[in-house]
Amino acid sequence: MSGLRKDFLWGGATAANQCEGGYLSGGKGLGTVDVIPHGTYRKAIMKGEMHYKDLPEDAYFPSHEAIDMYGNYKEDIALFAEMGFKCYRFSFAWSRIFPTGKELEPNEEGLKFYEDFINELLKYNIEPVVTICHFDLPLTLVEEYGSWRSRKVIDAYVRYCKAIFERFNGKVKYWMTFNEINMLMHLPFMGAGIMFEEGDNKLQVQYQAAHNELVASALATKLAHEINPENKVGCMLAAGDYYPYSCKPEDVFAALGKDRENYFFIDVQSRGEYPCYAKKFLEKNNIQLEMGEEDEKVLKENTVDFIAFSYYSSRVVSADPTVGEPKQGNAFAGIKNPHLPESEWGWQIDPLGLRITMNTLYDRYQKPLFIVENGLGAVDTLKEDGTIEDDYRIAYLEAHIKAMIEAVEEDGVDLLGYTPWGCIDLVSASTGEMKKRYGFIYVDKDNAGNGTLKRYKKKSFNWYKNIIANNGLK
Ligand code: BGP
Repeated sequence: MSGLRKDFLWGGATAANQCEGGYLSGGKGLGTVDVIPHGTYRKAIMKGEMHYKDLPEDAYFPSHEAIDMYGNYKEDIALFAEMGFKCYRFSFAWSRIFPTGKELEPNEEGLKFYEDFINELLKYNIEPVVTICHFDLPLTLVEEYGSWRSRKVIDAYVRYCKAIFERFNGKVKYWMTFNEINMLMHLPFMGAGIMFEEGDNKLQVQYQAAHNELVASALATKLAHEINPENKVGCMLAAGDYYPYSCKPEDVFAALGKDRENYFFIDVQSRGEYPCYAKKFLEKNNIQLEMGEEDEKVLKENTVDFIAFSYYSSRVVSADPTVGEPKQGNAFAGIKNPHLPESEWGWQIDPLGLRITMNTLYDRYQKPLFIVENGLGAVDTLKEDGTIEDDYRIAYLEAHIKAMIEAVEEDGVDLLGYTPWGCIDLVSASTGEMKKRYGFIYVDKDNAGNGTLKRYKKKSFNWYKNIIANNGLK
């Protein structure tokens, strides 16, 4: 038995656009992710540097069918229950509930879908943990308002939150306002529906969008608490501390600066105000934020209850741009850490980095943490006999769980739960591929969209089941 809480929330995590499919079913409108293609143009679209209207006609959009959890959720939830999940983190597709985002009343069919979904989880005593917006907003809000550039999207978001908080009152307690809110700075269209126009001062656009999201997040937190004081609302950060490339003070200072680019978001969400370094940064870069009269008060009075984060790897930075080998891989540019191995997609593997990040976050905020994403994207082989031997995934997760438990037992970090990413194989966010798999459950589908969608248990399925049963490593 580990020193984790008795009610520790072991589970798994997914997001609507990466697994649901049914992209126009039940009255759903188009979401931003529905126009992000697989293949050549994906990066440019995700960065907001190319318009999706300029895509070739034969572009393939993986979110349209994904793994059809929309049609298969009962089977999938039964498998999660078989593993012993205590919770399941998933997101609502905003455009399923408000197809254009502009409606004053929600789409009943969309709400009903999630109600049935949540009831199915509750049937197995699985606690639903909901991300309100996971890289996905109604496309109409982009086309008509320029997405989070506009304060009108704050109103649309609050309307959406009111509808879901009221409908799922008493059934859903854990909410996260935005998935990886800092992704806005790296992949602005994927993260927040931001498309750049000619002449845009990019930083100005991004920080205004960030401000609007932060206000929306605080208003949602306020509403959630008013509707039910038992509600717990979290922020969600793509985390992973920056290491200085060397012990040169310049490198250490550069790492501090890079960390602040990310922590800025949750500093505001957790402490309720812009940190001094952010105010100076805005000033220096001549960024003028359009603020509402009440914004500062709203931010101050409505801070989050817990800090959720994803952790895949640490990052490295040097003050000298000519030093080190550039790192391939995820959205967070950086240089290669020569001391770490890496995945097939170039994501470096650093379990101790998880413990370090947990300590940084807990020292900084003293609020409970929730690890809502962690995992290894890898190529799996389905054998003739229907088995998948994913020992590499078990090794990755085991090392990270060990580090996580050490942070709790030896450092005293307060941790609510752990939901490894992509507990069932799904579409990769960065590449749009199916072959980059994270799951305990294999889904028969390939990058081009072919496959039976049949589900198979991997070796890691029973391994994780045991971890949950033991409340940690034996
Ligand atoms: C995070 C996202 C997820 C997820 C994960 C893995 O950034 O919140 O949506 O996809 O990364 O990334 P990828 O799918 O690119 O391997």
